[in-house]
Amino acid sequence: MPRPDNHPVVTAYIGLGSNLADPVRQVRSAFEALQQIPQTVVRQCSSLYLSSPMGPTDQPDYINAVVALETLLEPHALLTELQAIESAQGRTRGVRWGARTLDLDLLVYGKEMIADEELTVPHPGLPGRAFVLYPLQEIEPNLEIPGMGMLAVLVMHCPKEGLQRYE
Ligand code: A4P
Ligand code: MG
Repeated sequence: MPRPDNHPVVTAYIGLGSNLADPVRQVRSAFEALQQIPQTVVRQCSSLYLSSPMGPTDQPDYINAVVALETLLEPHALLTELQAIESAQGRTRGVRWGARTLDLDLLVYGKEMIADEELTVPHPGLPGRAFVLYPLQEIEPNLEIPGMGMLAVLVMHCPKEGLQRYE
């Protein structure tokens, strides 16, 4: 359903991560799948980045990327669409921070701050994660993140260690 206010289109940023079953293919096919979400258009995709794993270290390196969307969906409906894409690409939920075929995190949803049982937005892991901050900066260098401040400042405080552009 369109949002019943005067600014129905919201810009949202999605974090993509994969470290199983051909991660480059997983992330590229997620780019395609994101374009199929109803009432939503993909505005921009970052480069792919190669990153060392956060969490358990006995897992492969990750491919990460960030996508900017414009959407009429409300945030929980968008999350449901993201989870459907994860499932379609073979995601099963196991160890926290463990290996996965595809992880889609709703990083930012317009200026909204949400904290309920299903959804915390902006994503609370944002400030410490180079594999999210640097691709986000590539596509939206002047972004201000609700409750967290300017992206450029977060990037300044987050070393790039273990992160490199893949292509
Ligand atoms: N949920 C709440 N807020 C959100 C949100 N903003 N976006 C809830 C997405 N989901 C959100 O998620 C568990 C529940 O979180 C969902 O049911 C949803 O209602 P999940 O994806 O099943 O669990 P998870 O991903 O295993 O846990 P978590 O804590 O979300 O893991 P992260 O934070 O996604 O980290 N290392 C590198 N280098 N690169 C990575 O991409 N990713 C992870 C996973 C670990 N290490 C990594 C990477
Ligand atoms: Mg997740």
